[in-house]
Amino acid sequence: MALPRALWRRHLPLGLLALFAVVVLAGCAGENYPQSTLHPKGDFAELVDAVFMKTVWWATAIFILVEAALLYAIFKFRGKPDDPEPKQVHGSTVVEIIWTVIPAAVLAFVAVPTVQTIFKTAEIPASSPDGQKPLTVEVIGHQWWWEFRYPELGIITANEMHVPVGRTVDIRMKTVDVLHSFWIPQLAGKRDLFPNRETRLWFTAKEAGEYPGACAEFCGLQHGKMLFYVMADTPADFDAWVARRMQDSVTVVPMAAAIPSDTVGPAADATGLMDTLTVSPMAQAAMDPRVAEGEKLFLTKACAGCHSLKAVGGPPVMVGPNLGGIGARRMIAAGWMRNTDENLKHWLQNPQEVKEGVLMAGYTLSDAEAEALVAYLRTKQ
Ligand code: HEC
Ligand SMILES: [Cu+2]
Repeated sequence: MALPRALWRRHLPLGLLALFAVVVLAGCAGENYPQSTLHPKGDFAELVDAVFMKTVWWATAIFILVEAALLYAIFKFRGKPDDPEPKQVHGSTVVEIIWTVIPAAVLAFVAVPTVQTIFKTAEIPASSPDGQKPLTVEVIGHQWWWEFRYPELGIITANEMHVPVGRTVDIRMKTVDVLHSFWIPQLAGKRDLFPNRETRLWFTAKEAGEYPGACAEFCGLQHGKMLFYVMADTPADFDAWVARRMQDSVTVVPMAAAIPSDTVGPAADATGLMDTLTVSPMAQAAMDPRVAEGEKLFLTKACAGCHSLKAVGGPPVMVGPNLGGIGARRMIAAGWMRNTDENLKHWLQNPQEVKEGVLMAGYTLSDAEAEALVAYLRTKQ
């Protein structure tokens, strides 16, 4: 249906305005954009957000005052066709003093809550809202992934930081290479990481959830793919996660070797054996013959030289991220790809294609080998 030209002309500006409004208002749908400081979910982030909101309201008031004065002046002193030429002035000490003093006063006002918050956030609370001592987590930046260590628990993990809701986390940060910056918009940050100096940060997550974080300081080619997640767990879920990490240190012999191959697979399914047995998903996975193959490959394909599968009691310094619990992680390649079998296989075969320049390289894997490794890593829950 063709609209008459005049109608088009009348409605086009309105249409454009509506489109603009939709685009602008989309920014308010915060739930879909969790990487935002405007929806704080922790005490530290709330303090920072409060400074921001205070400043926004003050700025709004100043905006309204200035615009009102401007509109008043425009209409009150509007020139008429027969007005004489206005008096020409150059410079006025009084006016210059006024427009220097007012902004200086505004800045001084803004500085008060800002400086107060800087001091408040610099001080690490001695105890958590839940009454416990804060939980220490060491954050170590690597090109281009994050290592998390829990000295009180002896746990080392990577790219996914688990914290209990309601307990303050006392973060101590450093880097093994270049500068990085730790930032979880909804919880805390940003704070830079330096090679020879420890920086500190803290926060208490108020709601269970998954909070995305990122490196906020350019640190080389794959800086944009240096992401992570903070998993704020209920205290019970956190304890369960800790218990699973303790299990990583116990070497599990894959059952595949112990089970005759004719009792697994289609034959067993046909006899209904698999239905009557209650087999845990982990045990089921361990029956997959590819798991044993994957374990062998993990040791022979140099993986073990850069990665430990033990979250507790593994070697203290490794080139690659600790893979304890990798099978259950939400993401791989430092928060860059979803941890699906397909993506994991793709990563193992082409790490340089996914993240050019990463330190993971130097071997080739056939499809079957990569699939066996995926099956094996998947058992690491
Ligand atoms: C030379 C050291 C090195 C070797 C050998 C190596 N990796 Fe890696 N690996 C890394 C580094 C470094 C990363 C982090 C890459 C990044 O995300 O920036 C990584 C990341 C990973 C990840 C993703 C972890 C995460 O949480 O994002 C997996 C899984 C992985 N490697 C498995 C393997 C397997 C399986 C092998 C053997 C076939 C292997 N790696 C061999 C260094 C290595
Ligand atoms: Cu970085």
